[in-house]
Order: sequence, then C-alpha cells, then structure tokens
Amino acid sequence: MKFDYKFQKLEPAKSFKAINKAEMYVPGHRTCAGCGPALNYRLVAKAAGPDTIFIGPTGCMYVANASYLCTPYAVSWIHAQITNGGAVASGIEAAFKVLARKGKYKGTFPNIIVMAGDGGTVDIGLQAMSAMFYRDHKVLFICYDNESYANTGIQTSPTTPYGANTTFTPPGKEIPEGKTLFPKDVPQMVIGGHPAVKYVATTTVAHPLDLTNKVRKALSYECPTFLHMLSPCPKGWKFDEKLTREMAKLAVETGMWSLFEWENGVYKYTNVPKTYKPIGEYMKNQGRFTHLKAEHIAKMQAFVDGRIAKVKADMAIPVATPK
Ligand SMILES: Cc1ncc(C[n+]2csc(CCOP(=O)(O)OP(=O)(O)O)c2C)c(N)n1
Ligand code: SF4
Ligand SMILES: [Mg+2]
Repeated sequence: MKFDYKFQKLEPAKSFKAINKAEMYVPGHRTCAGCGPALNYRLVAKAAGPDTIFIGPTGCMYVANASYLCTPYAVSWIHAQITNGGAVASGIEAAFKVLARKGKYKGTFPNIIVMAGDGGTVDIGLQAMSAMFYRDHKVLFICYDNESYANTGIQTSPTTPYGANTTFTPPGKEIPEGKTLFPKDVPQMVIGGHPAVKYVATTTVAHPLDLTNKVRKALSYECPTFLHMLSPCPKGWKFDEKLTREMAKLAVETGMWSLFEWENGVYKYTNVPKTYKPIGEYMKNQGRFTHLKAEHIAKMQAFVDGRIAKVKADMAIPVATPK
C-alpha cells in the first residue's frame, strides 16, 4: 500500500486577496532597490505559505539576504553551496520521508523549495539539480533568472543573452557585441532529460498571480517540479530601478520570454501577444545592450523569431487531456 506522507494540496488562488495574507519574506534585507529576485522570493514565499523550507544556494539571495544572521525569511531557510542546492534538498526530502515512515514525524509534509540563481541552476549547480530530478525527490526547484552571476559582480552565465555587456564579456574592438553566445534553453533541458518531472512552467515577476498559481500547482505534485522565473536585475542589466516589472513585461511582449506550463507532456501558453513588439523595444532601456549596432540587434531579432516559431509550433499541437 502507498504510504501517506500527508503531502500538501494548494488550491489555486483567484486573486491575491484570496491567498495567505502573511508575508513570508519580510523587509530588512540588503538587495538593490528594484531587485527582481527579491520580489520573486517574496511572491514565491507568499504563494507557498508558512509550512515551507527554502534551500538557498549561494548568490545574491543568500549574500544580500543573510548577512550577520539577519534574514528576511519568516519560514525555515538553509544555505546550500552554489553547486549543491539539489543535493541538500534531496537529503531534506528523504529525511522527512524516513521520519514519517518510522512514525517519528506525524505532521504535514513541508513544501521543499530550492530557490537558485541561474548559475546555481544551469551551470555550476546543474549536476545536483539533475540528479535530484532523476531520483524523483518531491522538491520544487525554482530558477530565479537574473541572467548573470550577479552576486560576484555581473559575470556571464549560460542564460545571459547574446550581446550583453558583462564583466566577463566586455565589448571591445575585437568583439564589439560583447557576449557572442546564445543562452541555454533551461525548461527544455529539464523537460528533455528528466522523466520523473511531470510539471515545468515559466513565469516572471511582472505576472504575480500567474507566478502564484504555478508555484501552488507545482507544490501539489508528488514528484519533482521545475519553475523558470524571469527576474530582472537593475544593477546587472543597467536599467532604472523603477522599471523592473516593465522589463519583465516587455520580455513577454517581444517574445524574448514566454509564459507556459508543460504538464505531463502537454504545453499550455498564456499571454501570447497577437503582434510581437520588436526586440529593440526590450533592449533599448538596458545599458547592457547600448553598445550594440543594428546588425547585432538584427541577430538578436532572428534568435527571438526562432523562439516565437517554437511557441507557435507548440500551440499547434493538438491538446490531449493530461493523464
Ligand atoms: C564553488 C563556488 N564557486 C564560486 C563561488 C562564488 N560565487 C558566489 S555567488 C556567485 C554568483 C551566483 O550566481 P547565480 O547563481 O546566478 O545567483 P545570483 O548571484 O545571480 O543571484 C558566485 C560565482 C562560490 N560561492 N562557490
Ligand atoms: S545585483 Fe541584481 S539580483 Fe543582486 S541584489 Fe542587486 S538587483 Fe538584486
Ligand atoms: Mg544570477
């Protein structure tokens, strides 16, 4: 007989008023003004609620949030190495399962969430995350994607866009566009390589109710799940700090980012623009792109056109009822 671990089922919220009123990520941290990842954390923590354990690999959300034993986390939170968020989460999940089976823990199974930066997800933290998915741990792994190794001074990561000026990809005479490589496709990497994962979704900090309900749905699955969240970083992207939400909104309106759920093999897209804005609209307010010439922006547009073509192709696949 299947053991009852008392997993939580989090109902979808119709509005913010309908979800937990209490803040689980409170004021008193040292992130930059307008920090997308800080807002991201606040929204995720609120959506998950009080019975939650966060695993925080090294990054801005550890260093700027947890100095001198002072943190904004009103729920349990543990620091992991930037390399091993997936491994630490696996151990916590396995320990709760063993304690429950031995009758030594009788409470509700906590939400176990890794909140990792892009470096801690798709680069230096990749093997631990992948192994966690492979072993079928009931953990939600979230990548808050600010598109750089921000904490150490804005170095390029595998999600930094083509053309971005970072401290490791400065534009110059030899390489005028700065970054020459195109980013990894993070959700596809998770979907393609991990049969135990049944739910993957994307969202941004500019879509808070969408984010809330994706977190709640992911946490209600009894298997590993993955969420990829766009979290604009005013310092690294070099934009006015009041434009954080606007940047994430523009990413969706230009096709640089899309909002979707992948559930048991079926894609569902939302907020798909009828007409996409040109990618220059997104890039023009970001100092990391101001060195680019027309030919580089055209190259970026061609890349984004490829992303839009994939959205259209996925949407054209007839939708079967998820099993
Ligand atoms: C093994 C190891 N290598 C390098 C570092 C230095 N380091 C600390 S935070 C950080 C950046 C993390 O980037 P990301 O995961 O994207 O999070 P962000 O800082 O952008 O929030 C790096 C490289 C480290 N802590 N451990
Ligand atoms: S560098 Fe970026 S991610 Fe880090 S605290 Fe500042 S705004 Fe947030
Ligand atoms: Mg980062």
